[in-house]
Amino acid sequence: MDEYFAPIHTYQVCNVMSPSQNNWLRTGWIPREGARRIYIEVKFTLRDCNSMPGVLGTCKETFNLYYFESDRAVGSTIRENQFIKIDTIAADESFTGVDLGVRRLKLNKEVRGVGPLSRRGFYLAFQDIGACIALTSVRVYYKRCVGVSRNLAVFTDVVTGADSSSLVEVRGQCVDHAEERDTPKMYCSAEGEWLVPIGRCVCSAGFEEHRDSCVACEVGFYKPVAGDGLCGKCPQHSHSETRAAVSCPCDSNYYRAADDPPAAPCSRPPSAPVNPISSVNGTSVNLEWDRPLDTGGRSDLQYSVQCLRCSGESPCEDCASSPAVVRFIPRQTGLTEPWVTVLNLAAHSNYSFRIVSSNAVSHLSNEPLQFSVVNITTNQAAPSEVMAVRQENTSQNSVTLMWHEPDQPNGVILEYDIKYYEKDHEDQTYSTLKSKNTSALVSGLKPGTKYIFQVRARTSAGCGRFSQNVEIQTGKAVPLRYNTMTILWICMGLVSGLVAFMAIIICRKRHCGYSKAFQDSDEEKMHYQNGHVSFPDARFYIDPHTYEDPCQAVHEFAREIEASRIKIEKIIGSGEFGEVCYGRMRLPGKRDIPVALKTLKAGYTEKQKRDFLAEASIMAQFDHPNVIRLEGVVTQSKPVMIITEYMENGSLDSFLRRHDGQFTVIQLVGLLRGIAAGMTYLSDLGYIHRDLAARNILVNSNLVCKVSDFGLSRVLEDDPDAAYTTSGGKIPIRWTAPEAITYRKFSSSSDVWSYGVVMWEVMSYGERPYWNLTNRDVIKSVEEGYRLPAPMGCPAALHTLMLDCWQKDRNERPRFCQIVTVLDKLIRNPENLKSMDTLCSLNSPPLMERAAPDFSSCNSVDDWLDTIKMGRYKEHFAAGGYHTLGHVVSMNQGDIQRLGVTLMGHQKKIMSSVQLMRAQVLNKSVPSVHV
Ligand code: ACK
Repeated sequence: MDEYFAPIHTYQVCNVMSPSQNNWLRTGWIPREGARRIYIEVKFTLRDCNSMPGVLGTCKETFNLYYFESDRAVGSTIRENQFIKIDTIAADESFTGVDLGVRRLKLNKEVRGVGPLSRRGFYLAFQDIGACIALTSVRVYYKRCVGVSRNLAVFTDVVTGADSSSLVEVRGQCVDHAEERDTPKMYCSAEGEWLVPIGRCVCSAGFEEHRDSCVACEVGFYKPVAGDGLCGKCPQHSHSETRAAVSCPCDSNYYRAADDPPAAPCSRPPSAPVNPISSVNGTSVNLEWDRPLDTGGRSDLQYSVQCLRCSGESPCEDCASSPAVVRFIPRQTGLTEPWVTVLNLAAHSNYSFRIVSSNAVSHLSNEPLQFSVVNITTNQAAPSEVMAVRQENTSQNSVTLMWHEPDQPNGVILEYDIKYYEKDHEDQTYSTLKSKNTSALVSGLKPGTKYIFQVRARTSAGCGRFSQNVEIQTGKAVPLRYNTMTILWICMGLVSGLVAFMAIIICRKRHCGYSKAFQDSDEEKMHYQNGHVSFPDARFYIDPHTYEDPCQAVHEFAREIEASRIKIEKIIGSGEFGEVCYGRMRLPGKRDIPVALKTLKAGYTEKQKRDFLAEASIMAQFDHPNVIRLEGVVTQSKPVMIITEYMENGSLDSFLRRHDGQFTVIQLVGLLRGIAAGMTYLSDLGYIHRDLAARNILVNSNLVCKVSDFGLSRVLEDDPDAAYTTSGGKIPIRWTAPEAITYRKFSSSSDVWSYGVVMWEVMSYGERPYWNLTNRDVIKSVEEGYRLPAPMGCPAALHTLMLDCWQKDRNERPRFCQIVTVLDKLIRNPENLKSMDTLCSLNSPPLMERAAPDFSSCNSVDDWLDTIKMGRYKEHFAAGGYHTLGHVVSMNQGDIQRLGVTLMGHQKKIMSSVQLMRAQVLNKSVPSVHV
């Protein structure tokens, strides 16, 4: 019976009484079956020798365990000494006779391992050397690590190593749809345990891990690469139609760029850019636009600009095909910001620009690229630089020069200016010479002297830049024999040289403080005559009243035109002396040109005729692109007429009112720049206008402003804005400087004051200066220091310039040439036009109070809109639910746009008014004056 009282069979021996026992029990042949180390578990019982009297000396309490390896069963042929001893086994438990009484044996269990085994099988043997022993069971086994799956790799069953401390390295195989990351390995210990897992497998693309295996991604999901990640949902605008997708193809009309990761949503080309605007500045244009409404779901939006030049009926052609290279700043393609400046366009030409938007998938789509079109017409511009000036011939006293026409004449070249001076006397003086063609003979030079020559072209739009300096030395003098005639000539030369020198001194004194001797046409005061050299001389305008007979003056300056060459076509207005008409003038060998004709009405007095023609005499002396040009006069037949160039857009004040809010600030500054350039020219000639006002500026079809109205009596009679002063004179009070009103002290500085008022008129689109204040109140408030406030939307820099023009002390006011410089800087750096906060003047701080219209008298939205001359939007505001001013003050520009106010100028006007109102309503921080 075993310990559980189950009957068992045993092998037993108990020859404890007899000495020298050697009893063997051997197993049958046991095949090894791949085991390299075997374990033998022996269960046995052993009787305590002490419990048996009389056995001392012969009784043993151990037995020996042996093995023998063989490739086959050899049975009884093995001799005892061939067995290899595994161990002597003693019992942990032994029993005595008492135990037998309860027939219950105490079993011992001993396990021994042996290895490595190498033969196909083996035998075990037990040697009894005199113990009382019973073998109840012998279990022979080996160990293995049982197959497992770990880290997505399968490790199959493996037999343990040969000895007790060896580990067996086992490589795992990745499960289906998985791939090795690092070779998966584990070690099987001698005890049959898996140890130290190394490396792993990951699910392949299109599969994800689920309970130690890799399962396919469902439809609508994908996994692009092998890895630990799970399947992801297909990105926006893409799909997968089968399981185990590694990518999601794009829906139709959507694309993925080459660089886009599979996880990126599919995208499409952008829509066209919106709200393109252009501002033309001579022969360059700034184009700006807003981002496309649909960017196609991408952020790599880019723009390119196609330039087409269009003329007449022939199809527009690419700008690249024109000889002069059109330049794009910052570049023509690959623009990331929504603007570009295009330079070097031809003057007076039509251009069409396509602003194309694209992104990285545009080329994948069959649809054409989306674009917006901006059409522009360039303005007048001076010609480009004259090239390749060279000497053709040189003698002792003369040099013949030749040069090429400028690349971009920008109009018909009227003449070339040749400027030259002695190289070593650069700072003293220079001379000029004019030539109608591309060569000139410069004579009257000193022998053996180095001269510097420069050439520039002139068109009706003004002068181009001077060419590079060309240095030429005249031939060496042959010694002269001095006779009386020579000495006489030398004396005459010296006298005229002295006269010339004094003229230069006078001329320099009048010159604009900031400039050097060499200036552009506006500042230049050299006297010249076509085709031959002259000495420097200051050139002044000559008052026709200094002539005894002003009619003589008119014929000295202006050309007489035969009435038969004039065709009057329509009346366009009326002047003080008669109708103003539009007509055409035909000159021999030339095409008809449009002209304006000022007529002298029948029944005039001699004085009226004189005054009428005086204007022509004055105008005839002027030659500047920003001063109205006289074509001629008709005095030999009736009606007597003054013929001038025709200005398609009429006078500036009505032109601005017709186009209220339609121009960019840069365009308005362009207009002002032209007027200032014209006034620089006039003031340099010593001409004081006395009635500079927007109504006396004319505008042509290219938006070039020209100063006009040079009559002598007009300030007194002609001008509806002129009023009698206490001193009896008739003066346009709102435009006139205080010293001119009070003391009749007219000067170029008082013209500058008027120019400031013109600036205000321009920036407010033809608003009446000082609104409905009476002339008396205007004089009074100006005297008290009140100055016109910045018009709505007027940049601070411009209002500051106005305030400078309105300095009480006329010496503190800027000169016209300085005004041109300031405006040019603003045009070049338009960001300076963005601020609406008044800056301090550079000259002197404006003492003037800043004032603004007071809206407190406005009772309703309609009242307010009328006040700011935006009454046309009453219905828009009502429809948008803006019924009270309380609603209006909280509006922003977006709200105004949404109401349907599309013109930028109107948006700005309304917005500035809202801001002003807000300031007045909220904190009363803007001082106001009732006007
Ligand atoms: O504002 P307007 O159309 O422009 O009306 C006045 C009108 O004649 C009376 O002076 C127009 N005017 C004057 N001179 C010219 C000109 N040279 N070209 C075109 N219009 C002119 C002015």
